[in-house]
Amino acid sequence: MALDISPVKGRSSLRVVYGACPHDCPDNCALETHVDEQGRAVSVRGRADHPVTRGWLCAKVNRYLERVYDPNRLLYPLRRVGAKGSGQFERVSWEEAIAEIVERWQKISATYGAETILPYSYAGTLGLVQGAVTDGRFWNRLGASQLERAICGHAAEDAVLLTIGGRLAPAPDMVLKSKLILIWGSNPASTSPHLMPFLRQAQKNGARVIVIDPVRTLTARSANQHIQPFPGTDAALALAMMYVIVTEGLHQPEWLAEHTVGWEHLLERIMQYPPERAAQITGLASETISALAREYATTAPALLRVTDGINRHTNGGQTVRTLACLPAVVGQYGQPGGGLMYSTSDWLKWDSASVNHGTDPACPTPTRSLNMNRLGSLLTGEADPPIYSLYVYNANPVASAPNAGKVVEGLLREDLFTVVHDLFETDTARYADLILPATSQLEHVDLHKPYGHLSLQYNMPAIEPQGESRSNWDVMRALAAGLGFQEEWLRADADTVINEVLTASARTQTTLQGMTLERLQQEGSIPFAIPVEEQVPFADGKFRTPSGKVEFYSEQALAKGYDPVPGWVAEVEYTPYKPASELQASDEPMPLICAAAHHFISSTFGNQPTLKTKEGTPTLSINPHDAQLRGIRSGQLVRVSNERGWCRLIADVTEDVRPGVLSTATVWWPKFSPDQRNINWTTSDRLADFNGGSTFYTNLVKVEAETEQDQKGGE
Ligand SMILES: Nc1nc2c(c(=O)[nH]1)N[C@H]1C(S)=C(S)[C@@H](COP(=O)(O)OP(=O)(O)OC[C@H]3O[C@@H](n4cnc5c(=O)[nH]c(N)nc54)[C@H](O)[C@@H]3O)O[C@H]1N2
Ligand SMILES: Nc1nc2c(c(=O)[nH]1)N[C@H]1C(S)=C(S)[C@@H](COP(=O)(O)OP(=O)(O)OC[C@H]3O[C@@H](n4cnc5c(=O)[nH]c(N)nc54)[C@H](O)[C@@H]3O)O[C@H]1N2
Ligand code: SF4
Ligand SMILES: [Mo]
Repeated sequence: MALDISPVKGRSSLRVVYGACPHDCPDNCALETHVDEQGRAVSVRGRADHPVTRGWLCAKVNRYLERVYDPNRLLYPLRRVGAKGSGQFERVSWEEAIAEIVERWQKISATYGAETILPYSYAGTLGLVQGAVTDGRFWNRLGASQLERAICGHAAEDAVLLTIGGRLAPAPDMVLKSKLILIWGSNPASTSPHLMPFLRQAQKNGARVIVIDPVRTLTARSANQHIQPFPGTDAALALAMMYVIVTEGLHQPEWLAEHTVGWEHLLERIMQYPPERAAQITGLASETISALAREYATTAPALLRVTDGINRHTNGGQTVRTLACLPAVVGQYGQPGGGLMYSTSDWLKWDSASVNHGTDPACPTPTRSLNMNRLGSLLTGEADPPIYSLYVYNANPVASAPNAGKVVEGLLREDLFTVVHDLFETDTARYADLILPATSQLEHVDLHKPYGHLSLQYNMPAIEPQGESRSNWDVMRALAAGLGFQEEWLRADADTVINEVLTASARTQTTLQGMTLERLQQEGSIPFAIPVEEQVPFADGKFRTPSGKVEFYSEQALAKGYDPVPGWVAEVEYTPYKPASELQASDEPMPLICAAAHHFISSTFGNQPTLKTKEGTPTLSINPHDAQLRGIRSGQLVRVSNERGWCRLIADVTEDVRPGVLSTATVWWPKFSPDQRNINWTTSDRLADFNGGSTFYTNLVKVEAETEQDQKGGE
């Protein structure tokens, strides 16, 4: 592997190596790592010449070297010697570890079928090789159960595709053209920080930013206006906005006639939501709704930013679908600085056959597909035939999966053979039979396609793997060899894989024009080949739906068994909005939102001492009204619980949430809490209305102050 050896100005002994941030974040920053003569990385920075990174990294990845050189990194394969979950392991060699997995899987496949082996992975890295290729090739060849990777934005993706046919957000700098930006159920100050300077600049240019979020987030604090609907009621709010827009004649009939199908169906829905009705559902004043509608309809360009946070409800699919209709009602799709900013994922689509080789004759016919949100249930009886082996990588389900108590119950099964590949001994790794050490992003090759901007990032390894750690793909190759799989596409190294996927994808993707592996290795980051005038999504008026139009009525939705017309339905676990004066019972359950923490990415970084300290303690935000009813003071230990489970948090009595609504930032590592659990002991593994999506934020809990005795005794 040739490393970039351009010297750092003024310090000729340092090499600069170009890379990419691997984490689940739309910004996909372009990195440069400085490496000294001993081969040690001395700093990781954001590239100054990248149009979105612009020379800085977030609070998390700024401290990447603490992660890379963390003394607690796993450096060798480990085999369990104590009881499951006891955390007792002994060091073994890679040869022994691979041989053991091969032997166990051969036996399991012969006895029960390979479909009783389940790979479980998600967001550890979003790289093409260490993510998508690792997720596909080997498992397809083995004939393992397929994993439905639905924990994050599955419902929203489906909603956007059904409505406009493509995830084609504009690049972040497009907000500079906007006059109004609605940030709806999204918290970029924490989850997509490189959007913020563009938003600030837009505000300086006179644009208004309105945040619609039940929680007063960091993003909401810097907005021109913050609107706090009751959780899970946004579709009613959007429909009422449309009601005001239509009844006041502020919609765009010509645009609608030319570019949409099913307007009459949507109109019928809209007319059911006068603002007075939506006010009762959302807890907002009807005047607030009307004013928002008028401002949105009369300010152009108006951009609507929606991300995946808002989709994690049982009605998340229909919510996002309803929101995606708003820009059409006011004719804002196709306008520079207008439309919908969801994700840029579909500007470039990898050729899937070259990524996963699933249709190769060597691969058995795919068997079943299991939804990752149901992991606990699947492991404890739902899967038939049962799962006899679980291979976890790029994921930490004991911390991050819903209904995590059930996941632990499943992992304790004596007849389950669990392998966990990670950089650290996570809560999940503690339940493994074998733990394998993983490389960090500075130690392996990868290629990254962002979901928040329009360039491709190559990641060149900067340092040698720490200890005996191996990359995901290298472990797949070793397992393939151990099982005697001969296919070239299971032996190829990372660069060969990248070359194959680039070449195959370039046949259909004009975005890749002029993009070669050699150039990527040299330049690190290369903008997509999209002419500037084509960077405004849907400027040509062509939507990627079957009709080529915005589909208010969707035959595809109908075929999937959904309501073909967007609308609001109450959440499955629901307590209707009530004004504070009617909230008088201290045992009344309240909806709890457990969204992204500022210093973690899901559970990643949750073990990094400086970031853990900066994030503070696992906190429950509760309104003074509700706190007083329950005798809760700030700083006090409280217990949140429901029929799924419980956990304890420290109360923060605050107006950041309205009466009747709770919030906590996630995801904390269970093993660092005295109770060995986190908020996911209460979240539900129920699936969303669309596409098997997750429903973390449809979660009713009771809150009680802990007495001193409870604090000592626990449960
Ligand atoms: N710092 C940090 N960055 C991250 C992550 C992280 O954990 N930490 N996670 C990464 C991942 S995996 C993802 S998917 C993205 C997520 O990125 P975002 O979607 O921005 O993040 P979330 O915090 O999940 O949700 C955004 C907001 O939705 C609000 N929300 C929840 N329910 C409702 C509702 O019913 N109505 C309305 N209007 N708002 C609602 C929450 O209060 C929250 O503030 O961020 C990525 N980036
Ligand atoms: N309560 C609550 N729970 C949530 C959410 C929430 O908002 N609230 N958000 C949900 C969302 S949006 C998501 S996307 C999921 C994410 O859930 P997961 O995908 O499970 O994400 P993490 O918990 O961050 O775990 C990722 C693990 O991958 C490891 N890793 C990193 N790089 C590599 C690598 O190269 N190789 C290997 N083998 N491992 C690696 C990291 O060390 C880390 O332990 O969490 C969900 N969980
Ligand atoms: S987590 Fe996001 S903001 Fe932070 S370095 Fe990675 S891509 Fe950039
Ligand atoms: Mo996510």
